[in-house]
Amino acid sequence: ATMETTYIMIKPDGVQRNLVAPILERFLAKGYILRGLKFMNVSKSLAETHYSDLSAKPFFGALVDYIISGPVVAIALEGKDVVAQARKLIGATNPLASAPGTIRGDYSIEIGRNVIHGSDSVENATKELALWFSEGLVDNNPVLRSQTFA
Ligand code: DAT
Ligand code: MG
Repeated sequence: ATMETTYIMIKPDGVQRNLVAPILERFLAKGYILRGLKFMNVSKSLAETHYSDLSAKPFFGALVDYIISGPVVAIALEGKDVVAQARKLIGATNPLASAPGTIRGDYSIEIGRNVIHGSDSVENATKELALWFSEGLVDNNPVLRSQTFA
């Protein structure tokens, strides 16, 4: 497995329900390296671009309204195979199908309020990081990292 960076986002319901700290704790305790972190409101055009692959779906309008309903926490995480591994920690899209122990399995019930986003492929992670962190990522302690993972 190669070192990758993924885009994670705590959605507005996760923020409002005070789940920012417990969710971030899971990824950082696992050992992923924080490369970006910001608390922000989302414009409609940013939400529409992020979910552009879903623009033909009947739930697209409701999905965009949900993402712009309150601030989100945008997160960039680096680690070995982190794109796929973070999706495992997050759990299935529909919380009714998410295993207990996953973030969605533990913290949500409704597909339309599933608390968190994670990139689904390395290609989409690259696109999403460019969209949400156009200013670039933070160069986080490469000396410690190489000592830890060499
Ligand atoms: P994921 O977020 O697991 O990558 P996705 O990319 O297929 O899932 O869809 C993006 C979001 O859209 C998802 O987190 C919740 C919402 N969504 C997906 N399918 C839905 C559906 N059938 N009804 C309502 N919302 C849906
Ligand atoms: Mg997706």
